[in-house]
Amino acid sequence: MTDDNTQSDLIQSTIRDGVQFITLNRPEKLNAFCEPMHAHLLAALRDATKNDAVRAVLLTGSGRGFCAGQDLAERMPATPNEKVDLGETLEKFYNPIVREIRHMPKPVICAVNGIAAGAGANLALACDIVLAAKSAKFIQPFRNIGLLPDSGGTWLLPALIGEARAKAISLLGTPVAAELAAEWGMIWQALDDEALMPTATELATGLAAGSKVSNALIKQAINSSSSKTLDEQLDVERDLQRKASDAPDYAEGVAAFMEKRKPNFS
Ligand code: LHQ
Repeated sequence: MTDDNTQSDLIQSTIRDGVQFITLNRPEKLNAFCEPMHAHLLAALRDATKNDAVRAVLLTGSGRGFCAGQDLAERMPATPNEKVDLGETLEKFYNPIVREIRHMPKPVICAVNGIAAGAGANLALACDIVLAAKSAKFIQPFRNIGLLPDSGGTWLLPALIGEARAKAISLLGTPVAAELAAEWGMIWQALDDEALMPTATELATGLAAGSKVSNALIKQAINSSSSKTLDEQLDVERDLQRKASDAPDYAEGVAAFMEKRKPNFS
């Protein structure tokens, strides 16, 4: 998937106005991950990272769900005694996707159009700005099948909503409706269903037209903060601001402000 506009059955990918739109497309199974989806999604994300024409990514799902996580039919032990190594599954299929989203030097926006469950919920939460339709819900259903949250869930949830809520929704499997998720700070905004894609598209297009230096460095700095003390983070900001002021966007941004015009970022 290296062309501007590429499409597989399961993952659709299109570039428009500097935004790579990536859609999980297995609606009859609420976009639950079957094996080829991982490779196609990872390829689309890696293309987005590498392609200079892409300045922001917008991830969503087709149909009434965003993503129901792993397709459980594919990872079912054939007999009660058969052992399935889910650690290997995570390392091979899920962790590279979360890492790519997290480390890509471009903002990744997620438009959660419906239910987001299991790895599907945590994939959404790994994105930089998460918008959700008011009808959407976030569920950590792992406890129903004897597992623990994965795909970054045990790191992302406490960071976003605190330990008390993270533990309760993981241990109880309680669904969190989009509006409550926004109230808790798990996501950025809950929107009327029909407003989701227009708002997400406008937001992504606006980011794509912004300074790619700012986008990359803001993401890098905020990502790094959780493993740093304030003193260490002050050093990170100094180093990254030095890098920012060395790039042409700074001069252009200040000139545009002084001349009362819109900046024309490189
Ligand atoms: C599904 C699924 C699904 C297959 C809906 N699989 N078919 C990583 C590494 C390795 C292994 C394990 O895990 C992980 C990470 C994970 O993601 S584990 C968590 C996996 N996900 C779940 O446990 C969620 C299972 N799904 C549900 O609980 C419900 O489907 C939810 C609450 C998401 C939605 O409920 P409803 O709105 O009532 O829809 P539904 O249950 O009727 O689903 C619609 C169809 O989608 C249905 O198929 P069918 O052929 O009967 O119409 C479901 O079987 C299918 N589907 N999730 N994960």
